[in-house]
Amino acid sequence: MESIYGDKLPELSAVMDRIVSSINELRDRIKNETGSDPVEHCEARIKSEESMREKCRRRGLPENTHSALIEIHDAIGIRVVCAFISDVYSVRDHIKSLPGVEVIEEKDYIKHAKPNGYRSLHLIILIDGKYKAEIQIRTISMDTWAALEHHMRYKKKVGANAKLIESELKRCADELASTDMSMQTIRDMINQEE
Ligand code: 0O2
Repeated sequence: MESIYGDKLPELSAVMDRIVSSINELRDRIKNETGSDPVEHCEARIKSEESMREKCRRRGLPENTHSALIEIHDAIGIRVVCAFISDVYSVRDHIKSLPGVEVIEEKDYIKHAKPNGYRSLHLIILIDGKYKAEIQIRTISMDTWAALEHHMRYKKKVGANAKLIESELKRCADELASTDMSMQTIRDMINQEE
């Protein structure tokens, strides 16, 4: 079977690598200026053939290259995990300023958390007028919660305790968010003293 990405996979990979390199350049620059890395880690992937086909079916889209590259926004997915909330916004501003990058959509689930407690900053970008990428930028705490919630997602929907589980997960998300704010305040105090 032909790839859902047609012959575009090498170009997609090159575009993804370019964005990751520019994030690494930002890290180096900020490390040189301040002595600390704004990014804990960064992961990038091209959505697998199987996941892309499954997403097309879920969205009622034909399984073709147009759906994969145009209708669906995360053929390229990049996740940037930062230590502090302010770093999340520095990375966002950097990505917005990159040549050849146009922000199509910005979803700030940090300022406006999802009802289940999910927090993250999402950018959908168009690169060179051609390729879309979804960039998720969040703190370590937000990332930990998202990973654990994703892990438990398929098991938690049913059962007598479903409502309690949802509200406990939300409580954990809110507590982590509160800790993130305290950590930011502590860092700001340390920076003021330097
Ligand atoms: P996948 O590919 O199965 O991971 P869209 O922008 O159209 O892709 P949506 O839902 O409007 O879809 O966008 P949103 O809310 O920005 O979510 C996009 C991605 O963010 C999700 O991918 C997840 O990876 C992540 N995400 C969003 N909400 C949650 C959440 O409550 N918990 C966790 N753990 N992750 C979340 P998809 O859509 O699931 O697609």
